[in-house]
Amino acid sequence: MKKTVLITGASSGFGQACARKFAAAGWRLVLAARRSERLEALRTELGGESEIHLWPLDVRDRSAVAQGFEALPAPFRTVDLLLNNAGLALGLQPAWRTDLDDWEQMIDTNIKGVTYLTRAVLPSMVERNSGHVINIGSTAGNWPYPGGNVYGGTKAFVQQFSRNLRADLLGTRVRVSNIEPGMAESEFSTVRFKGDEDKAAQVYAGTAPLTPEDIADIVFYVANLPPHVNVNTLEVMSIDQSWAPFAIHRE
Ligand code: NDP
Ligand code: 8X3
Repeated sequence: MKKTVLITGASSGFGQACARKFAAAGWRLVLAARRSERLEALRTELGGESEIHLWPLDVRDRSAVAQGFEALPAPFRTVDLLLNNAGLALGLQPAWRTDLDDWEQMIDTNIKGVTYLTRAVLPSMVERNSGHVINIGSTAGNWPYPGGNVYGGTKAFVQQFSRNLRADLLGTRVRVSNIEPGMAESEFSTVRFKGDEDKAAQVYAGTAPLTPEDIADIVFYVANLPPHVNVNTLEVMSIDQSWAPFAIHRE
């Protein structure tokens, strides 16, 4: 039987690549993001209109998430896979110079948005005793770096939220996974640097970063494992990325 995936942040990067991947495999799609014109273009590209439902959505809007989910047409409301992918980093300033609005937007999107979607979709999964929540965390949730302050904090939340969901769901057939990519080239850095394309390009210069298609392959693999197999966390980096030694300040 045809399965349904609900993808947040489907207008760009990982979400868009996942939409292409799951559509090619014959899944029914619910595509959510704020930029509806991008979603329209993706639907046109993918064809099969009756199998794609667009959901113009700001995941920070709690009532829009709850009401919008309940209003989904019947076949699209039976979600087999919720991909909590919408998210962003804003700025790379040290904590004492950051813009508090940036921090708030990251918290509202990366933390609250994930909880709103999960809370909306989970009851029907538990009722059907079937389903999968895949969250897009980050290496930033595991490893600190200068300027990662709140962004890394939001992804650490996603990691522990994913684990605690598993604890709550033990005894059901509902799976939860947290995928934790490192540096990947998408619009992520353009958003982080507020439209500064040159600065964004420098992040990836001279490297072979992960691509959105790499992440889509991984998400697809994790989603299509046998139903008794639950990938808890999967951290992935480009071969050109590794860890730094501990930083030491010397007088
Ligand atoms: P992109 O900037 O290319 O895509 C981000 C997506 O999130 C867009 O579709 C955007 O849609 C959506 N989004 C942002 N805010 C909202 C909102 N308030 N409501 C609904 N949708 C929203 O970046 P990526 O594809 O790289 O990022 C996807 C996820 O992967 C994020 O959670 C990010 O933190 C994470 N990640 C990225 C890494 C990277 O290096 N690229 C590495 C590790 C994790 P729209 O603007 O249309 O609403
Ligand atoms: C994105 C990866 O290193 O920019 O989550 O935080 S990083």
